[in-house]
Amino acid sequence: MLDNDFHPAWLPDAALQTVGSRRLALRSPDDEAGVPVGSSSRDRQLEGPIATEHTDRSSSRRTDRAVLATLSAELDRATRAHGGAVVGHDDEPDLLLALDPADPAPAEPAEPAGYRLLRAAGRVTVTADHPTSLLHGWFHVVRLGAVAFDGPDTDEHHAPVSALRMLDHWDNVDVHPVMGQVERGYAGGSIFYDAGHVRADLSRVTTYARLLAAVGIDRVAINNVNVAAREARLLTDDLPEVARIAAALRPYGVRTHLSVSFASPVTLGGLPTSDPLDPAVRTWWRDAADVVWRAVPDFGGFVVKADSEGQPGPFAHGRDHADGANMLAEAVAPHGGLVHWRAFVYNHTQDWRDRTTDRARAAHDHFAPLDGRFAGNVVVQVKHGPVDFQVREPVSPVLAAMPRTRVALELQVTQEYTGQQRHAVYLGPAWSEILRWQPWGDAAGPDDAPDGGAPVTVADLASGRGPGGQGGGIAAVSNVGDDRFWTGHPLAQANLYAFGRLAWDPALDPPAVLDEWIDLTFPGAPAELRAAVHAILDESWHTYELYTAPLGIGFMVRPGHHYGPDVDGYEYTPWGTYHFADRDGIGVDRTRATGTGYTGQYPAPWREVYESLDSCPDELLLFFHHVPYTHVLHSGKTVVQHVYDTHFEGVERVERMVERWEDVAGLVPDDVARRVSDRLTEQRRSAVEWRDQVTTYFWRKSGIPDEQGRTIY
Ligand code: GCW
Repeated sequence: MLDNDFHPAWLPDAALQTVGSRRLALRSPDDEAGVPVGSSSRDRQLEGPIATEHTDRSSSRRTDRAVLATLSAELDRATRAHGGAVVGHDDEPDLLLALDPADPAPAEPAEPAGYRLLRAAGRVTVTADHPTSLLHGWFHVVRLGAVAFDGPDTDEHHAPVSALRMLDHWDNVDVHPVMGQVERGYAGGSIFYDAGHVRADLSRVTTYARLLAAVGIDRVAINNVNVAAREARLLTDDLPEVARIAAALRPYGVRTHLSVSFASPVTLGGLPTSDPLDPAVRTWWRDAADVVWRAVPDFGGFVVKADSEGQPGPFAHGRDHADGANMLAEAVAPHGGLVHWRAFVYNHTQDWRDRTTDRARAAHDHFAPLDGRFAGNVVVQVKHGPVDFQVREPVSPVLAAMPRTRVALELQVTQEYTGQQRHAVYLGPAWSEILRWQPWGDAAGPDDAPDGGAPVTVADLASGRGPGGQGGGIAAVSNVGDDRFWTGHPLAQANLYAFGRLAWDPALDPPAVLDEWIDLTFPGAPAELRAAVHAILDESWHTYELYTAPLGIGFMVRPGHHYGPDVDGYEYTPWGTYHFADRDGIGVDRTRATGTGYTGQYPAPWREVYESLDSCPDELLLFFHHVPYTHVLHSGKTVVQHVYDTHFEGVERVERMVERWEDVAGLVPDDVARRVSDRLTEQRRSAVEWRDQVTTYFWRKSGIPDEQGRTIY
């Protein structure tokens, strides 16, 4: 059952106090002059001129109408709660939201681009040429609060750095026997599905869309990339149900995408093959896409995990991933659709005895040679690291290797490998580091000298400002479920919030983003609460790194569910995730000189920086090199002493987190206080377990005692 009494996350009514107590107006070109747009106008807008004038472009108009109605309802709701009023746009409102469409309107609507915020003598006008952008502008004013009105006169334009900002849900329709309703979900069941069906009541999906609109996310893929038989049918038999979900997301300008199975022509269509070059297969997909867009005219596109962890793909037909992706691209192109094609392709049935195969190499080996062959509406979606969302990995070299391809960065908001929403881990700083990373160091691209222009970042590549200019945007796996707090751990809401804000503007400062989240979630938060939340979260990613797997090594987790320590858990498995610890040393030699050659997938300077023990950063040492336990780090410590010190320090930091929360728990609602306390208690228990297992493992392997003589078992 869906609990309707859920936490408001960052939009409690109190967060709208500043705007809601003022005089607000909404103006769209279709209004009769001077008529206030309020609750009474809602129906008029739904039935009115926008609907009839542009029936030929009904898909975008449908979204536009729905979003304008939403804005109108937002204004009503805020003013009703806080004593303001919705007034006519000629009645000197404190805030005017004005839709000002480009003239003439483009045949194909562009991505919602942004809004202008003008403040003159305490009056604010937000203008946009797209209703969704105007909605984003509204939430911008909500976020600013009093500053929106009290600040000095200004004229600003705000636009997202990446046009594509998307959340992927790994939700199953059926409860999967191992993975449950939501694969890698740590927040209860799905908000979309309940035991085999789309939920009858999707009101919470609309509330979710509202939260997303407030951080600028406007696309959601609604089902797991591992597409099982039941979920595959969303593409066909269940389209009316998909249309219901789309209708629940649409009012807040969020478009629906579906994960599809590459084998659908066979499993759903009864064809003998899914070969992407087979004309009957191409026709099947074109027809399927036509039906999807008839059911959901503003549908976004398909997400595909192919030839990966058992999912079907083009390899079975002797075709490559460009053949596969382009076939789908052709099917969705007439509708302006996108294909998000994941680069997470590797051999998951590796022999652990085989030292030549390196999982980290796989995505680049498969995809870099295909650069230039993908259609313009294919987005190759690349996990941020070469392995799998570990707490510390180098940035994937694929992102810089495909200048003639639209690449998207894929992040994981759900905390599969970062504490599963039982540990408080604020990922804003990790994502910020990734987004700011410069694949060519101080140079602007592959052929530029270091002083040849502004250094290009990962954010630039994702937004199309890098070499080639083909941005695919930013996507992330959502951490939301039907849990009362949306994200299991109430503090994990900050990750969802930060993802949206950083996808909009990768230059934002993660602690400042956290301040926004605190202001909106706990309006009027006293200074101690703010300070405590910062003390708990600002460094929490690094804290988690300290007490878990050291120095860029990964996968010391329990196999299967991936929670808690198991140093050798994956060492003799087929998954390709090894650390190679023996009595003398640890780490994976990925150098060109003596290892797997993975360092060669990076452009200069990184191919040299990572290749050399002298220049490889400590935090990635064991990702790139196999070294003795006595190897001395740049920090001056030996590897083994670093392991001991970091693990003891990590637990001490968690103890301080627990204490900080106890000091301020009384300042938040009881339910939030209790849930956070429970989770922190578990985090402390788990951190101790990590510390004790990891330190004991290394002591037993190396025989080298801790210089400080602390208890190791
Ligand atoms: O991290 C791994 C997860 C799988 C997931 C896969 C992927 C959806 O353990 O559960 O499958 O990544 O990203 O496809």
